[in-house]
Amino acid sequence: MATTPGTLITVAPTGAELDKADFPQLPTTLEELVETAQRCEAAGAAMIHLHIRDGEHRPTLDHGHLKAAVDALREQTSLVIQLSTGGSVHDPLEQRLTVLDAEPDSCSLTCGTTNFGDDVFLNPSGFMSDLYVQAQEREVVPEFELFDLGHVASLARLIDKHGLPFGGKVHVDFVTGVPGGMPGTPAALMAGVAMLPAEVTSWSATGIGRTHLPIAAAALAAGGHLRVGMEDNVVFARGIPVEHNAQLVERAAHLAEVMQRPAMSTDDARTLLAIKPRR
Ligand code: KMH
Ligand code: ZN
Repeated sequence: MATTPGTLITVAPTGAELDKADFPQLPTTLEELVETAQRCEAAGAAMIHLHIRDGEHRPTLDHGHLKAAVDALREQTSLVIQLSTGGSVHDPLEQRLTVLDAEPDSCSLTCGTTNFGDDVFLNPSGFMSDLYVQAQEREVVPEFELFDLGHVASLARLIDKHGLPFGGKVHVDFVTGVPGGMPGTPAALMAGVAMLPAEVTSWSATGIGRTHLPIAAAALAAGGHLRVGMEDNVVFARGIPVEHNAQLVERAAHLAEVMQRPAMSTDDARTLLAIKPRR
């Protein structure tokens, strides 16, 4: 895997799990998402991982909502736009495939079923293959989400079966610290990195909750990229809630700077991930 001088910072601002009533600062409306994206881009983010909410702030995979968000962010930021195909644990598999209709630059593709707290996040192999092939056909670059070490092996099987994704790059993101998945520890992360298939060209990591910061530091030290955001962590420091996603991006960019791998530009992120020009 080639080493990159800069750090790709992805912001995951919303997710599908948090309730707006409990976290009024969670960006859920289109206006809030655009404002968040702009501030996060200015703070050093180059990609946004998006979950969309409806008028009641509930997670939705409705095409109109997704397309409106993709269009608005494409017009008002230069971020790489990644739509979640994971949705919420309640979304049907068929509907999760329709996310590609909104023509994002990138889509998430989780490499296996995982326990997700008290729920199950379903990703059977037929679904993963369908999504993989449809993303190839639509020229959307997948980001492979790895919640567990078994997901690394499943990724290798997907590549063997279907060839390389659109663009020829393979970018993965370790989502650590989900109750039911791999723990958010540097040791678990390094075990996953050691197992990555040779086709992988870049990797990033995030840690849920209190694992957010140690995983970011471990990823930076090991040559990885970073994902931060309220989808993964709403506590900035002990007793201090995150008030805006940009705080997490600013801290990640500062860490990356100190490690002499400063936040990369959106253009460099497009090159790193081999994103199709759509603007
Ligand atoms: N909301 C989780 C069940 C993804 O975005 O692809 C799944 C998730 C992964 O967040
Ligand atoms: Zn997500």
